[in-house]
Amino acid sequence: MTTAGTEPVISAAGPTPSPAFDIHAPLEEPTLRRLYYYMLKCRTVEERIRRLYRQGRFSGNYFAAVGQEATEVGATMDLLPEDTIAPSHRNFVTHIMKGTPLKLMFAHVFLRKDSPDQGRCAQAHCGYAPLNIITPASTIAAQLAIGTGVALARKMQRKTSVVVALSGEGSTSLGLWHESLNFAGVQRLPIIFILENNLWAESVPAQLQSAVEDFSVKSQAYGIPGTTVDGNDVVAVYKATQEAIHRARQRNGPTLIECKTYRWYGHSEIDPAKYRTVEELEYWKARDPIPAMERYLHERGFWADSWKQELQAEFDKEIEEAIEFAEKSPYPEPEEALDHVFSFSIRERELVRKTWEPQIPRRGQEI
Ligand SMILES: Cc1ncc(C[n+]2csc(CCOP(=O)(O)OP(=O)(O)O)c2C)c(N)n1
Ligand SMILES: [Mg+2]
Repeated sequence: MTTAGTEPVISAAGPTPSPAFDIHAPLEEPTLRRLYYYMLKCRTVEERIRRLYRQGRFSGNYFAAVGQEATEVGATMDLLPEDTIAPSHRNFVTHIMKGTPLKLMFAHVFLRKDSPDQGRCAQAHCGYAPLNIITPASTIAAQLAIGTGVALARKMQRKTSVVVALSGEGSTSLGLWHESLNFAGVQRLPIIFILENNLWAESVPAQLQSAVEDFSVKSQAYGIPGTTVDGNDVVAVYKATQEAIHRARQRNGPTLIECKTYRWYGHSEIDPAKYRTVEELEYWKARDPIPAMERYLHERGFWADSWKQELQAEFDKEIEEAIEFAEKSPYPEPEEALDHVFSFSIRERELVRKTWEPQIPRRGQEI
């Protein structure tokens, strides 16, 4: 793994050719086990966060990606420290993939000062600059525009790092989605657009979002390769992403990867998701990516039930320690909300601001 600061720079002659990622070659056992490890960890963390919410242990909201772990993990595993993730509101667990400690993640859930953004943003909006995780914008698809800007910077700096930008199928109805793909295509930027098609955007079904069956065809309008994969098949997502990352590092431009998947719960914790049928939910739960990967590992002789128990115990312990750390962490002071937002002089003025009394002019009165 390359450490930050020692990132290779592409010579004027172009990138050093390296063998392309062979999408047909079987993955090695350690890679397969890591894919499983991270899916189980993401699931365990998110289910714990949901339980904490229902227990009233933190205020705010949470947008769980439970059910979508194959996409979350397959698309973001094995990124280098200098690579950037541009997440959406639903990709909090990609912090795990980039190496943010669980203690800091839970401090964020509890909105405490020790969180990566010092408790400034709501749960859905957590970036972490030291690990190159962009703060998800509230505006849908805005993270793609920011990620595209980062990719342009990397190209101009002649760096080999890439950006992985994630968004839902609902984001394709936003201008920023199209502007980002168009600009990335024209400039051949090192960015991989992961489109998580989980069939719903709040209560709007995918077929009311677009008349196409596979959203990946939209890439054709921008002259970039597009592909659709089973977003509940972690091996398929990982292979498609690794191939695209390799192309991007070789300066061969962006890729759009649509991952068809499903979110098990409502849009957020306050959404009972009454707009969908029980049958639909059961259909997708039967396609749970985690037991599917257990079967895959079992068929190859890489599985032991005891391993899952060990992992579960390890994750539970780490989570409990993280919660304890987070609950002991102080809240930020109210005036800290102004830090890094306004220039110093404006910040000072805001801190001593007096209540504003509107002056209503009367006829003949000068103000
Ligand atoms: C421009 C804009 N419109 C509406 C919203 C409110 N909103 C937040 S998330 C969301 C649904 C997004 O759906 P999708 O892109 O499919 O992502 P998912 O939530 O399914 O992961 C909506 C409508 C917003 N944040 N920004
Ligand atoms: Mg969606």
